[in-house]
Amino acid sequence: MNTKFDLRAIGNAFAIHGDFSAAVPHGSGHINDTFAATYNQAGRAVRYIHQRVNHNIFKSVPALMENIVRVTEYQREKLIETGEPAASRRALSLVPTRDGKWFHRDADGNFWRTYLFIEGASTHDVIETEGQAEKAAQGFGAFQKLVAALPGERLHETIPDFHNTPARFSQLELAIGKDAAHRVAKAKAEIDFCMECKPWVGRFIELNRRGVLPERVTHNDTKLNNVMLDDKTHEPVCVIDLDTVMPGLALYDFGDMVRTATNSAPEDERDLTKTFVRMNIFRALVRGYLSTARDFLEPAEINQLAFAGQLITFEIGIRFLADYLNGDVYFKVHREGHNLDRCRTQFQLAREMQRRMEEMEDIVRGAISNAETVILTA
Ligand code: ADP
Ligand code: GN1
Ligand code: MG
Repeated sequence: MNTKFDLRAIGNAFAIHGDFSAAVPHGSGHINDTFAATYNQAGRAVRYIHQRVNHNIFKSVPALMENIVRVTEYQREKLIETGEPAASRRALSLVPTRDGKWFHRDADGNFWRTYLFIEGASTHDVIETEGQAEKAAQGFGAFQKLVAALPGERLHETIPDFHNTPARFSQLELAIGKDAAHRVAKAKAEIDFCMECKPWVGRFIELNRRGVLPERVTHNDTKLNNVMLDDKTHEPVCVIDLDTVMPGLALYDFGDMVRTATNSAPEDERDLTKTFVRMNIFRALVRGYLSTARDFLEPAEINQLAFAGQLITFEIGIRFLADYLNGDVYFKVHREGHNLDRCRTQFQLAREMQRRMEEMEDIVRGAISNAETVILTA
């Protein structure tokens, strides 16, 4: 096993029956270290997810875990109430440690958690069909609808200002000023593009400040590989990666689906001629999302659905760019210039969405029958 962690010992801290057989790195997330571990349970192989939570990024893992316990317990309760026979496949299920906690701290201070492995379902880095896009958006919409009613106190903000685009812009300006990795000169064209976009980066935060866009409980990381789709039916099975579930704006969630699903190529594609916005996929996303979110979204939110894709694509682009300039300290990178490549695809997409905004707005208008909807000029 090619890992610096002793997964057998880590697994032993959790209340898992059977004998540890093997653990292998799993998935393509940029933040946590995720392993699929197999245990022999009286002759049957059963898999679990062991995951190291990135505590450089998440400053309070106990607070983050408190959020996840509240959200997953609520999901489970609601699923059971509605007669769902496979609740442990439809919501993440945490496995406690042998001493009854939700995470284990190893000797090096790392935080580990364990989930039941959701079998017969997969995540997709690039969506292939309109059907997959529609189902994935339906899944995220249903998740938002469910957690909107989460009882109790406001959830912890696991990363403050996570989707505050102007704050992200300031972080970028700081990175340009510092030039810690001496890369500013290599990213001149991208930096120039950012400065052109500065006038519109604050639109959602401003609309929220004016009381036009409501705060809700949102997922905040709705990239397409954070929803598992059934391998056979393609139905949404489970929304995963709940580290950033916290107060936020529904539009950023929809926008991130648009960013990741409409992209014709992987997020880090180097050949930009392969990166474009697939309008048929956008149409499918709008249809899928509205099928579950239509009855709670306010007209002001619906009015901004098309722009949401452009704004978050730009926001993630500036985060990749800032990380490139800071010397790759946040996102996992697997090659030289990886964050700059990711930034370039994002800016290519954002530009294209800007160019095709009317078409995208027409698609949203076509999908709703609500005559009083008027596109805001924010
Ligand atoms: P990251 O924050 O690093 O993106 P994720 O929680 O999204 O971490 O997990 C990384 C990948 O691991 C996911 O994209 C998914 O493919 C897989 N994964 C995560 N949890 C489960 C689970 N409970 N069952 C099966 N696969 C999972
Ligand atoms: C990270 O964890 P993962 O890989 O699902 C990031 C998101 C970015 C995304 C870009 C906590 O998501 O915000 O949009 O990479 N998560 C965090 O691919 O920063
Ligand atoms: Mg993820």
